[in-house]
Amino acid sequence: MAERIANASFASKVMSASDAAALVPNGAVIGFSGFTGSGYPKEFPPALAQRMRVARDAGEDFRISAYTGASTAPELDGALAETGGVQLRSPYQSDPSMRKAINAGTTYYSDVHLSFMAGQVAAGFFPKPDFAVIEVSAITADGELVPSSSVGNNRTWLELADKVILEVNSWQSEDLRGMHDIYYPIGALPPNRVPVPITSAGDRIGQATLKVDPAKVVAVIKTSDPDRNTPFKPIDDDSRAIANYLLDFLHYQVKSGLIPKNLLPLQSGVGNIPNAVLDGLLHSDLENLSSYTEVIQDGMIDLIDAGKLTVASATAFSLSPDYAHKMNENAAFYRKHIILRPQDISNNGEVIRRLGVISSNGMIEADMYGNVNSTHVMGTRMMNGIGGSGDFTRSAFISCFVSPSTAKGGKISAIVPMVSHVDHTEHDVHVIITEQGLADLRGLAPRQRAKVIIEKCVHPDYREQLKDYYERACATSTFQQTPHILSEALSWHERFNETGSMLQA
Ligand code: 0RQ
Repeated sequence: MAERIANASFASKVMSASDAAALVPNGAVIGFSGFTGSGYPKEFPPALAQRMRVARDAGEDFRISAYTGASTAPELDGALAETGGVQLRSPYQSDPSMRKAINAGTTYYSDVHLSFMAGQVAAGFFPKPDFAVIEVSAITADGELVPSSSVGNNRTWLELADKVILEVNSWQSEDLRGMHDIYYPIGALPPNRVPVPITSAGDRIGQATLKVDPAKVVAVIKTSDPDRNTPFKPIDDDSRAIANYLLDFLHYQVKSGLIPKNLLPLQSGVGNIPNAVLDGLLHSDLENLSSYTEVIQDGMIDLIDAGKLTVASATAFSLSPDYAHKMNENAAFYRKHIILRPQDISNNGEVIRRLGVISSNGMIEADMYGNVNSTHVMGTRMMNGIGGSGDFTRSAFISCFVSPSTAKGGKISAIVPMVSHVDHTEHDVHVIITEQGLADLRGLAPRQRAKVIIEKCVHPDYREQLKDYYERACATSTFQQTPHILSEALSWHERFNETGSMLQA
């Protein structure tokens, strides 16, 4: 794959992953590429994990801090977490071993909105990365980098790190070249910021390649390993029901003249429900759709193939193996419809607000007033992280949250008196949808919201229980803006911890 490294100076730095890992000292802060299982370095992290393991087995301390774009894969988050040597992890993860290390308290996890991470590291809120370890699909003759299947925070890590290690991955399609839009310069600090000049989801405002100072490149590793892609589960009844409520709601917004016939740019999280929504769009009469979102999923590829989705802006792919294969075969076609941007641009609040994005994200739980917990199970156990949900929710024209009304076989209600952790406040949450129904909370005050949420979203097994709590809170609370019985507000969570179910006996 000589042609993938078209620059002689970079080619002269090719070495093995373990030789590259040997360059990293104890205490290093590393900015990795990688976003939702795509575009992460595949060979270097396991080699580094091996180095850490050997050092730690010999009684030496060897810890590193790891920044990424978002979640990665077992080869990165899993391998590093299993050494027990990750000091700090940020911003988003979803790996079982990393989650375990975070919840055991051996790894600090700073859970930052994805669009903010690069700027906060540049500003010095976090330690600056010593190393950037970045997967690319090619290095051009003039030493620029063709990104691979995610952009994430790569341009910022490349700019801020003292040393750079590149993985050139020949599994990635060469035709990805031209799909990316890398906006330079990297975000200036206040008071020198300027508007991000995107006024339509399909605008290109940057260049196709990433820049790197060749003097900083200390190693180049050749790989041909595939991204970690997980197949989607077949769409289940609850997801289908939730998707139908959302699509009916969108049709009604069109009919009432609030939004155009081709909707507004859509953002959707990943998973079974968003997949069902995309499938619903595919089978609807809607056309000329656009998407300003975080990741490109299978359903968007189907919509592009059907000619219904004109353009999709994101920062990464999150494709099943079949669709990743399709992308690799047809990237020259898809790059006419897909733009991959740095995550501070794909998730940029200023742009999201200007475009009027309609957002839709999953949640762990919501409370009867519309506060949403996306991250913590029973208030203390980290699940994944806030990801881009806050970037989109706060700035969306219409923000939606979707979830089955219960979890763990009905033992947990997704609608509770008070959320055990707040990621999205009642001020930001416009619509909540479960398989039971849709609560349109726009313009409502807390007590009005509670009535709609209890009526539309709560599972019948929990409806009377929540209604009873709400009525007693209204009857006994001195202040009536947001009535609660504080001694009871988290009793459903306590009951689950004690008995294994939130249901009252
Ligand atoms: O547990 O994995 O043990 O089966 O959480 O739940 O219902 O499969 O839903 O995959 O959409 O995940 C909030 C975690 C939902 C996700 C969250 C348990 C449930 C199951 C997964 P198991 P589901 P999802 C931009 C947006 C934050 C990031 C984000 C998330 C597991 O959506 O990480 O929004 N969001 N990014 O059993 C205890 C509850 C529970 C619960 C669910 N109330 N209590 N466990 N679970 N509800 C992203 C992009 O644009 C890419």
